[in-house]
Amino acid sequence: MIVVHHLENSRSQRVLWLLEELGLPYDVKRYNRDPETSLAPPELYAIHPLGKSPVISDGDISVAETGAIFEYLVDTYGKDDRLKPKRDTQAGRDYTYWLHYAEGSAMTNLLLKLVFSRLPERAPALMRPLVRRVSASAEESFIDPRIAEHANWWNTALAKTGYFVGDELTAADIMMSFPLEAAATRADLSTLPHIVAFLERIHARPAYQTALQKGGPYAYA
Ligand SMILES: N[C@@H](CCC(=O)N[C@@H](CS)C(=O)NCC(=O)O)C(=O)O
Repeated sequence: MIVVHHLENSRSQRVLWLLEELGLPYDVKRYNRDPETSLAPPELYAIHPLGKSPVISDGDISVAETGAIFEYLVDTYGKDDRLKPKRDTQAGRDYTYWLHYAEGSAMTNLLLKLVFSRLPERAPALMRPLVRRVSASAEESFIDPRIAEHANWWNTALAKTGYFVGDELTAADIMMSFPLEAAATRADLSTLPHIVAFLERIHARPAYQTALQKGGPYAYA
């Protein structure tokens, strides 16, 4: 049985959604975030040296890092090329690109945004006004323009079919769902109609909704 080491309210939600789309049975081992710091609990260090989620185990096999987990699950259990295009095609290369881009590039700017936006509240009271100015300047001059640039790229990529690759859902869309959902909470995406439509489309999928019930409340931290 596949076990997902799932941190509440986190990007490991995507693994549950992928498993639902693949129709595979699995168990969820839930971990709660520290209410003060939002960090993962120390128990996750017993699962992997970096103490992050997601990690899955499948019998004796253990896989960490969402993209690697996706490749393992789709390659091992995706019957009839479900959720992935054939490898040696342009669609196959696009699929690999989006699968890796989601964590490798898209999340970097969103993580910077999260860190800088939380800096002022964590600074000592006397330094807070200064830290607030430095954070705002970093966000305005560097982070927000990068997020806008990437969001425009997602919108353009989705314009043709509504999916990142081909004309039906692939695991690359599930990987990309987290940056899009996180960006929607940290930036105004309302002028990018293909992103808005993509989010509505995925939220309506029964597998997405079942995964949400199993994973618990989700606010794209
Ligand atoms: N690129 C990694 C990121 C892993 C990661 O940062 N996971 C977050 C969940 S959103 C985590 O465990 N955060 C808790 C912490 O840093 O203590 C992946 O996609 O697996």
